[in-house]
Amino acid sequence: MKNKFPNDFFWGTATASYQIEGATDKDGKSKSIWDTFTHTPGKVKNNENGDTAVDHYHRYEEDIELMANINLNSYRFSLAWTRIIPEGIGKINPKGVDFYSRLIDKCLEKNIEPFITLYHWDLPQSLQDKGGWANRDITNIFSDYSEAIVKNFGDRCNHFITFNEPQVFTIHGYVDGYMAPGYKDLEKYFASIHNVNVAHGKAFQAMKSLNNNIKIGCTLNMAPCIPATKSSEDLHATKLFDTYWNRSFADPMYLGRYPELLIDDVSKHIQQDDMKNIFQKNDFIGLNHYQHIRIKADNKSLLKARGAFNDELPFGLDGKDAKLTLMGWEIVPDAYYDQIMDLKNNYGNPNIYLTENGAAYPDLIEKNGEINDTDRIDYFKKYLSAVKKSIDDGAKVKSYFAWTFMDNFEWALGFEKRFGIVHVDFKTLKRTPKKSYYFFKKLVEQNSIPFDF
Ligand code: GCO
Repeated sequence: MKNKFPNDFFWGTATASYQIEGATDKDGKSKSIWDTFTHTPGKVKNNENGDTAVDHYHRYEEDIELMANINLNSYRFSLAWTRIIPEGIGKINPKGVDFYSRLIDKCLEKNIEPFITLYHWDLPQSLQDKGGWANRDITNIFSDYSEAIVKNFGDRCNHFITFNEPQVFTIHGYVDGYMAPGYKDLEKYFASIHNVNVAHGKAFQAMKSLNNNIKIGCTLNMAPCIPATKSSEDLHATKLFDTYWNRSFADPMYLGRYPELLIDDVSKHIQQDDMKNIFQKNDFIGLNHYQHIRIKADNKSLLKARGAFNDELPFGLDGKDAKLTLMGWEIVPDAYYDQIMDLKNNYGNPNIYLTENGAAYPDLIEKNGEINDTDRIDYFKKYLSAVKKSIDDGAKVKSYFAWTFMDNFEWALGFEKRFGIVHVDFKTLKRTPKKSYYFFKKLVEQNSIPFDF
């Protein structure tokens, strides 16, 4: 039928270890840079942290049951490196492996395909102490870690994502200091870009040599960049920011070269065979997308360009219907379509896994206990329509993972922003499905967007 998604489409939700697991010092887990960052006063809103998060470590069975009850056929989650190899290098921690084994087995028991992210920002602190992503040694260390993952889970899992949003953790971790490890250092930033690219390429080869059947790609957060004003400064800033945000990983990994505006900054880090190693036959590209970004020139920012705040836009947002989510992000479904088509047209028509998309809203609980998150449902209808259109226009989209399954720890913003289709009471940790959870049930059941929901 015309409105149907492909038969073998993966419907799921995405999460990240530090945002949901809690149990940060249990069963041999070591400290990650996010444990350090959140325990440094002033870094996170209200000085909140993920020590307990939403206790997925102990409640994963209940959580997977909730996914199974609406027939989701896949689940994207990340592994905490600090549970599996606590020192970052060397000895494997059997209890950490056991946790993820049980989680994977629970998924499989419920016919849920696990999609594993190897790195969603929680670097072992011991590796940060050696320079983190700015130290080239990490390229081999990450590759060793990736081998341990495939040795332990490659028999049961088919899809592996090396990195989640490398530009986010390098820009916010090394340029503006907004996220862990909190540096403001351009030299470290440029070194990190190249090291992450090389780490991806080495890990890809190491993992494939252990198991050639698994599918591997990287997840990038991509967003069309548009100038905040028509000034030549903002136009130039937009080109710069587009390079840093959208192309610094996509181009080397998926086209085999650095974008022109970046080449001078990274060239001193490039060693023999690096470009060949980075450019692998990736099985897919993972796309996280939330919004388009309006860019402003800013001489005070290290990159000379940054996202504009909405109140800085001289003419306001386009049109009187412009709407924002609780993050202040503009709702522009056309930008999602454009982004997917950009990958199709400019990156060799790859398999595309949509690995994150979603919206934060206040989600008030009504007297009868219901959470009628109709704004979020409306957002999903619009964004899913953009996805469907891109498929009709030839993009090879294979999955849609909503961000996120349940409310959780939103990094430097603490617990303030709720993105889940399941509500979590952060005191009691009780899970309550929102209306959007039932929207997803119907979506999966009919394999098409339930516009009448
Ligand atoms: C990211 C991460 C998620 C976030 C989500 C909402 O995209 O930043 O992958 O961990 O929580 O995107 O900001």
